This record gives sequence, structure tokens and C-alpha cells, in this order.
Amino acid sequence: MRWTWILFAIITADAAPVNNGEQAACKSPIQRKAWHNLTKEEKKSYIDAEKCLMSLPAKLGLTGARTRFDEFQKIHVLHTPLIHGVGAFLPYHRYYIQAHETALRTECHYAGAQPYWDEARDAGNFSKSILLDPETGFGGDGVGPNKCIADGPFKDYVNSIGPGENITDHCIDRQINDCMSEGAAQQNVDACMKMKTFESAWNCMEAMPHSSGHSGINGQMMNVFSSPGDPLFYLHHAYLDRIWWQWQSKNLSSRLTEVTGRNQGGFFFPVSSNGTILGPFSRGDISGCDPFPGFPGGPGGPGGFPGFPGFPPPQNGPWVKIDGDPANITTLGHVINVEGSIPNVTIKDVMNIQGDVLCYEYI
Ligand SMILES: [Cu+2]
Repeated sequence: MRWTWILFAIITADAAPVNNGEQAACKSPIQRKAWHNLTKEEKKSYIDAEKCLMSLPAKLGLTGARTRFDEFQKIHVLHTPLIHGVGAFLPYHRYYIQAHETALRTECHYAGAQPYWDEARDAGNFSKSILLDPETGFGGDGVGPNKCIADGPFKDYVNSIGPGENITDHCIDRQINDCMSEGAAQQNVDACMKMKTFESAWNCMEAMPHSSGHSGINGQMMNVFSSPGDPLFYLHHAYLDRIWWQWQSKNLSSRLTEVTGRNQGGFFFPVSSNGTILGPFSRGDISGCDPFPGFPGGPGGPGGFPGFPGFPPPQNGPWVKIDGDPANITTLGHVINVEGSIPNVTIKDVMNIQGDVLCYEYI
């Protein structure tokens, strides 16, 4: 299976017209819309498609995954150490969201595009977000000792992947933290928009608003490995992808090719080992928030960061060799692997959301 995809990728790479600034292949981009702006019917069709993914049997042979939904979560788990705190963070997650959207459309008869969560609208108030509506959205906060979500369409889903790298049956859990969600404030997005280089913009975005989407929902969403076990993950990362695209769009002539950063050696969320927010990213009003209320153990406690041997990766090597990159620096040749869900591509292929590989727009 995987070889078929690799072969496919090689063939299409050879056959694809060279894009020297000519018209890209993308003629009719599909429209990724804010959840807040979807009709009731559009919301239902997205939720139904996600539930369909949860009902389809796994097919990629990834250990522990029972359903197609689990498989997407497992792909993230497998790649976590090389896709966070690194130059490929934004490109990898862009293509990963694409893989999920493709599965909804090709395997679950979903006619729409991946919606995004306009989190700035709900900053400081995630618990009241319409995304958490039990009828039209993703259900609300977790309850009880395990903080399982108690209503909405996903309350009975038994997830086999996570927490962290574990394979255990468990519910989708949340522990909404409105204080941490203040980091989603528009001012933090605006601050990233002002950044002049890819490296500064990516670091800004990964710190905030990225981390506030995770810590504002908390529970499964706060786990750097297994966070895609909460269906909100995909709307959160589509939102982040939109922010990157907005930043790119301010100067497309250079930002369609601008990527750099380390392949390894970063950290993932701006939270120190004792659970406090690290200095440079403490914008907004979250400096007084407790990121792990009820968990005095901090990031190592349940619902927080799992203890994982050998992670974060070494600061001084030896580095894992990434296909397409000559050293520990992220380049346009860097290969993005989503475990055969869709063909491997390079970062160059995903720099343009309306190019030869991707074809969507944010409205
Ligand atoms: Cu991630």
C-alpha cells in the first residue's frame, strides 16, 4: 500500500508541470469556512462525516488504531517528535489537515471543506463557544473523574490511541480552561502577522495562538502526541493554517518559498516543566492562569504531558535524517509523510494552498 503511494508520488512529481510562476493547477479552490458561519445543515454534514470516519475500519495497519479516525490520531502520535517546535510544524500540520479533509470527502461522502474554529471570537470564553453546542457542535466540557465529554455527538466514542503514546481504550476528555483560552485573543494573532521572517512568524504562531487552542480545551487536546483524538483538533489546526496563509499572503512572492528552522531539538508548547508559561510567549492575559487546574503534578499529570523517555529530542544531535533535507535544517525538499493516507509530498508542494497539490481557500 505504502509503496503504491510512494510510486504514485514519484510519478506525479515527474509528470507535474513545472510551476515557474505560471497559473497553478488549482482552478476552483474549495472553501474552508469558519464554524461560526456554517449553516445548521453544513454543521451536521461535517459532524456526520467525522462520525463516519469513526465508524470505518482502520486500513493503514498502524498499531492500536481501530478506525480511520484513530489512524489519523496515530499518524500524529508517530510523527510528534519531528513536527513540533521545528521548521516543519506549520507545513506538516497543513498537509495533515489536508489528509483528514481528503478522507472525509473521499471515504465519507462529505461535500464540504474542512471548517475552522475562529478562536479569537471565543478567546477567554471557550466554555461558551458555539462549537461546544451539544446539538449542533462537538459537545461540551468533560465531567467526572476522567473528564469525559458528557454530551454531543462524540460522547460515546471509545478512542484506542493515547493518552500520549499509549494504546488504551478511553473517552474523549476535556477540561476547558477559559483563562488559558485568553491566549487566543486577536492581539496575539496580530502580533504574529507583524513578524517579518518565517522563523519569527512560525515561533510566534506555534506559541500563541496555537498553544492556547490546545490548553483552552485541555484534556486530550493538551497532549502533544494524542491531541487529534478530540475532533476539535482539526478545526483548531485549520484555524492555525489560515493564520499562516494570511501571513504568507502579505508577501506571497517571497513567502511561498520561505521556510527554515531546525528539524529536531525544539520544544512544543511554551510551558515549562513546572507548568508555568515560558517568558517570551506570555502575551495576552494568560500569565496568571493555571494551565493544569486540579493537577498539582503539572505537565506530567493525567491530562497533561505524558512522561516520555527520550523526548524532547536532543539539542545537539545526533539528528534523525529527514528525507529531502541535507542536515538538521528544514528546507523546501523536506518530505512530509502522512503514513500513506495521501501520497508523500515535500514542503515545497504545500507552501501554496492554491497550487498543484492543495486547492482550497479560507473565507
Ligand atoms: Cu501537532
